[in-house]
Amino acid sequence: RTVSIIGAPMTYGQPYVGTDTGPKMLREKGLRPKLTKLGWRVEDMPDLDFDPKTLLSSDGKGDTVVSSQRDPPNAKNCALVGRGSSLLADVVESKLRKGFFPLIVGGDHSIGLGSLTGILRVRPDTGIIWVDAHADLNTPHTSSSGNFHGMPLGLLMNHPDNGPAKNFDFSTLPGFEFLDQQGPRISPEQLVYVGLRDVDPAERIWIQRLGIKTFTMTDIDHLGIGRVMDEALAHLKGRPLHLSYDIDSVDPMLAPATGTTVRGGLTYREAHFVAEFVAQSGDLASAEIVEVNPSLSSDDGANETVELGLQLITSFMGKSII
Ligand code: DIR
Ligand code: MN
Ligand code: MN
Ligand code: MN
Repeated sequence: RTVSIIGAPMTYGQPYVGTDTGPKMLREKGLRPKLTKLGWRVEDMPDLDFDPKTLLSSDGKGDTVVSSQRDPPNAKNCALVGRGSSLLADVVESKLRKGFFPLIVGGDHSIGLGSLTGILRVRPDTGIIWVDAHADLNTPHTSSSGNFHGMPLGLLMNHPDNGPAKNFDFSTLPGFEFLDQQGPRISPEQLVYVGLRDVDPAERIWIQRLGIKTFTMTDIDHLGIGRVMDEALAHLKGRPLHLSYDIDSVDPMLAPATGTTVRGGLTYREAHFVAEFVAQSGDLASAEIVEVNPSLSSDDGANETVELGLQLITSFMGKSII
């Protein structure tokens, strides 16, 4: 099979520069040869161009100029995130239609908006494993930070009990025109969280109301990562899987180079077990790794974090111990 490495150097979904260097760092440390060694054919394209000038000047089809001047309330860098997501969605969709395995390398977690949209256009029943310290279930209505990396799932969520009218209205967000009312949405039952430990009040309410299958760090302490992953995959049984791996799910002692560290995260083996177990299911159809920011730590911390990211990728792309 062929894996297509899609570099998505997005930083506008969170406040720090440096997240855009994630794809470059992972490539420099040997992403491509490691995938080849695992038996994959590799297509590696240049990173997506998320330069503000490119993103704001045209929609790639030569029309519509979007202004970045005024962001709506609690929607920082709205047009940049929206336009970048739209580009990414189109690329992911086209790679899937060609039968490739999209490996999306971030970039901050707002890229989930684009990768999930592209994936759901092709396979609307995809099961999503969201490995993260955070729930990323905010919208501009609930976010206290205004950062889109905390919103990809909140914006795409289908709210079945409330009817379609209560789904997020994208006409209020310049740059998000591609996510019109017809656009693909996530149903709560196709999502599983692993590793949560920093959840905002509104997110907690939505997790409960929507009944999202959630394994917090407390659950991992209690059940062990083996049983957690058994139950997580049982919940998504029969679906093609997308793994969205936020490096901040891992304990900050092992992955310090990321924007929003939270103590008490996954251990080295727990982090790898998640990746290995998903790979062994044979159902993994796409994956992304996000929030590696080498500039947010010492050189040693940056190297360790990039190295860990690379090891996790090789694990979910099929490296097994025996
Ligand atoms: C927080 C932090 N819940 C927010 N989210 C982060 O800004 O919405 N997500 N760091 O990765
Ligand atoms: Mn995240
Ligand atoms: Mn996170
Ligand atoms: Mn994040």
